[in-house]
Amino acid sequence: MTLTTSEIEQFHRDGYLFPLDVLETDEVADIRSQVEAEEAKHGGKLLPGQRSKGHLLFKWLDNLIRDPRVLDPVEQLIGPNILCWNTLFWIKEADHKSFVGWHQDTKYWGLSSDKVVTAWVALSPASIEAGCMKVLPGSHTGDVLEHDENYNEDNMLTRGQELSREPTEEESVYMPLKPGQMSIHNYRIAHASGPNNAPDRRIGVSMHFMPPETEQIVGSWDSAALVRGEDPYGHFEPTPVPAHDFDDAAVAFHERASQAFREVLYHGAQNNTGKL
Ligand SMILES: O=C(O)CCC(=O)C(=O)O
Repeated sequence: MTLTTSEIEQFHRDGYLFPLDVLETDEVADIRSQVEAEEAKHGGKLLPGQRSKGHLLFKWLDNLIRDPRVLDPVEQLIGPNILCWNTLFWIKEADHKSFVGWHQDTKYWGLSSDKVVTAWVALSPASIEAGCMKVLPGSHTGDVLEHDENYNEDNMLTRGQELSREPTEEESVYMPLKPGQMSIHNYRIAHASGPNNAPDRRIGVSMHFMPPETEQIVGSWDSAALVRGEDPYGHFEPTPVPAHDFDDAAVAFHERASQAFREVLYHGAQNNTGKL
């Protein structure tokens, strides 16, 4: 897949791009059934610790962070050397009030680069009704905005953070996706999502890609997977490639890597809500 010059310009100007077709229908169905089989082992929900760095646990997700259908457009946006810092599951139950407050990830991830991007793949319908993501175009180029940390239980973010001034409906752009489609946004952009008012679950997985010059400036140790090109800097410890689901070495690494991720995300927080 090749992005056009105007798509690349639009991404740099507005901070987001969608929809990109990534997975075939049968691939999405297979991945969804693997996710739901794992959830079934834990009473219908992934364990909180499985939400992040899941590419170290699930082979299909390790494959996805290396898939050319994902990386080709990412390379056109951030360059040929690509690290995958993290992956995150975003699952909203059918007809459920969980939402994601307006926020900018740059405030919480401890990463030094302005070029970090999130690629978000829909594993079930992510319509407006189902609570797809919405963005404030252009907000990735401005200052980091003021956030309130409300610890609202229904807000899926660690501290229930929300921008002190919420963008209006008129200012926002919704990014609906069909199963198998992907959006990409710059992690500085203000974004949010509403509750799932649809009859199906809204299942998404996000992948966070960055150029290797990026540094972790909050945590003392961090890791990333080199998924394309070279890493001449070595700021992040390379993650192992799992040979299969729950590969022992990768599971042991996941324990440490997801703990380091949590420490960064909860750094300075009033309390640890256990959402990750
Ligand atoms: O899945 C959502 O609704 C929000 C995801 C999000 O905040 C992100 O990918 O940065």
